[in-house]
Amino acid sequence: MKTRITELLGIEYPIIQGGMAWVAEYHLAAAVSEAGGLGIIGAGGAPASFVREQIRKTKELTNKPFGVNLMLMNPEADDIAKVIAEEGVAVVTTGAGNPGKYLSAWKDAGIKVAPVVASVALARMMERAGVDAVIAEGMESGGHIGQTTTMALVPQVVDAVSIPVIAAGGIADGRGFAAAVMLGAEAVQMGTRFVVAKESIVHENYKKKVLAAKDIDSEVTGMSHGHPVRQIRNQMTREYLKLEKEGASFEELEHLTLGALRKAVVEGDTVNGTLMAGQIAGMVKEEMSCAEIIREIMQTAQTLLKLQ
Ligand code: TUI
Repeated sequence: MKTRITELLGIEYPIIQGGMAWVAEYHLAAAVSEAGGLGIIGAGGAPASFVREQIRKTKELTNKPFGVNLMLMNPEADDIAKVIAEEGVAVVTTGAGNPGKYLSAWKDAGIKVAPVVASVALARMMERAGVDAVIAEGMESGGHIGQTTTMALVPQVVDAVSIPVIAAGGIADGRGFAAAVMLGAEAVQMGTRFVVAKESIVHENYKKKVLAAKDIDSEVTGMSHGHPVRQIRNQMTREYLKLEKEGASFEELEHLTLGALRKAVVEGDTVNGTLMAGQIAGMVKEEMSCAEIIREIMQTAQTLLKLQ
């Protein structure tokens, strides 16, 4: 299937793997790219040296295009932006902020840029600043989210900009892919489905929680201090939401989540860890390889889209 995104990125299928902190490391990124999608290394809160190492390891596993996600709240964001330009990856995606100050360096290095936007206003601003595409991510997503749903956000962003739009949030199968195309998207980005991919290094305990999750099993913490994060309900979210309701300070709440994503992904601590996952977790029931996931989605989507 050809779209402006497959042409822009030189990939076979318009399926992009979310740049999830801790989760999206080089094994997963290489597997998705090898399967014909776009694998992404998630810089998350990691230091710049780690990101450089991850890029080099990915290059050892695949000759196909892959990307890096720069999480803009990372204290080393400036250095990571430089590493991305120096290492010359195919594409950079960004999250949790406005990447404006890095765009000229990336464009000079010939890197395609696709920021995540959670609003029409930021999509417009990014188009004017010269990005190649935008990822319109709805609040069904796991992790740090905006306020608008994918169903409402994607068509409004598509109407507002001329550059291609990638839909994210609540998409995990061929039906979601086809729906995103109907809304005007030219690719999808998926996170939760790839958390439980065979090639994902996420701890087995975390994967089991995603596979067992029902539709209503996620909670959004941090709404009160402007950093909403969607994750699967557990002891940590119950405690967090109780403290948040009681008016706890940002620092107090931050203390509770310090290192909690690492705890979940690396140690498999499903009690105190942060089990980031989207609302679509209730539909993800099987651990499959990246190639199987992409093949299944494209087969279903093509059947559905031909019926239109
Ligand atoms: O970035 C994400 N999702 C993430 S980042 C992350 S790392 C983390 N770890 C622990 C606690 C908190 C975060 C986990 N998940 N998605 C992309 C995304 N970007 N969603 C929403 C946005 C966004 C929101 C507002 C992008 C831009 C924006 O505008 C800000 C501005 O300055 O205009």
